[in-house]
Amino acid sequence: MFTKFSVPIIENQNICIFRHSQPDGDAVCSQLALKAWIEQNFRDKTVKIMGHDLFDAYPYVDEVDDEFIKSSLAIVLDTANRERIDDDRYKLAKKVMKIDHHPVVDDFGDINIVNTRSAATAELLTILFLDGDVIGYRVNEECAKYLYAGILYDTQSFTTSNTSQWTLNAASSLAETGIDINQLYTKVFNKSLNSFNSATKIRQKLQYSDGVGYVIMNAEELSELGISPVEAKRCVSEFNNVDELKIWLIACEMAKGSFDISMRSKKDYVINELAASFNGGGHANACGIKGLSLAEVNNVIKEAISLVKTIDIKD
Ligand SMILES: [Mn+2]
Repeated sequence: MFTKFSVPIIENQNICIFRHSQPDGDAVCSQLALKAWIEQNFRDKTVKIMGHDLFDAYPYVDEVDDEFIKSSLAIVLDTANRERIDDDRYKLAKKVMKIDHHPVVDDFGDINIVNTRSAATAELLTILFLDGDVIGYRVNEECAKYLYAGILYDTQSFTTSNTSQWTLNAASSLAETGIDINQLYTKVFNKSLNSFNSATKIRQKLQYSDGVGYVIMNAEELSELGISPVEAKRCVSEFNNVDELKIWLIACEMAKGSFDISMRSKKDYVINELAASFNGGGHANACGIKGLSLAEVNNVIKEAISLVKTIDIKD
C-alpha cells in the first residue's frame, strides 16, 4: 500500500491536498499532517492546503491559482464522493489520489486508497506513514500532533464503535514522538463558555420517542443561540452517553426551509442505509443528511423509530 501512496508523490513536484466541505477535525488535521510529512521527507516539493470552509481550531488554507493546480497531484482526504470535495478545481490536477475511510460510494480517484476499518483518515495516514518508516521516511512531532488530533476528533477520544486495536496502535506510535497527549486533548475538546452555554440550551431541547432522541432547530432558534448551524450540529455529541437513546440526531435549518441532519447511533443500530435513503451518507453509527424539508426531517425521525423497533425485536 505504501508504494501506491508514495510513488505519485515522488513523481510530482507540486501537490494540492483537498478535503470535504464543512470540514471536521479529521479532515483538516489529516491535510496538515500530510503536508508536514511530505515537507519533511521531500524538502523540494511545494504542498498546498485546499478548501474554502474553515474549521475553527485549525483555520488554515492556502490561496492557490488554477495554473498551480494544473501542474499538481491532487490528494483528496476524508471525502467519500466527488460532490463533497471543498473546491471542485481538483478536476484540473494531473492526477487525483483519494485517501479515505468512509464506505466506498464513489471511486473518483485515479488512485484510491480506502480502508473502511480505519476509525479516522488520520489513522489511515498514520498506518501509511509507519509503513514508510521501515524504509526511512520519518514522522516528526509536528506531523504526529496533527495525526493524533485527527484521530481524537473522529473517535471522540477513542470511544466510537469503530475504534480498534489499529487505532490504539497508531496512537501509541504517535505518542512515541513526544507529543503532549493532555495538551492535544484540551485543544480538541475544550470549548468556550459561550459554546458551553449553547450546548446546555440544545440539551434542553431534546425530544424523545421510543429510543430516538432528536433536536430540531429552526433559523430563528439558531440565531438566538448565537452559534452557527455547523457548530450546533456538532452538539450531537452531547447526547453520546444517554442510555435510553439508540439513535439521536440534530436537525438545523441551514437556509430557508432547508435542514441538515447530523445523526449518531449505538453500535447495534446501523444508520447509514437510513441516511442513504434520504441521500445522506457516512459511517455505520455516524451519518449526515443535507437539504431536507421539515416534513422530510420528521420522516427521518419516524424511520429511525421504526429502525430501533425492528432491531429490538430481533434481539
Ligand atoms: Mn474522518
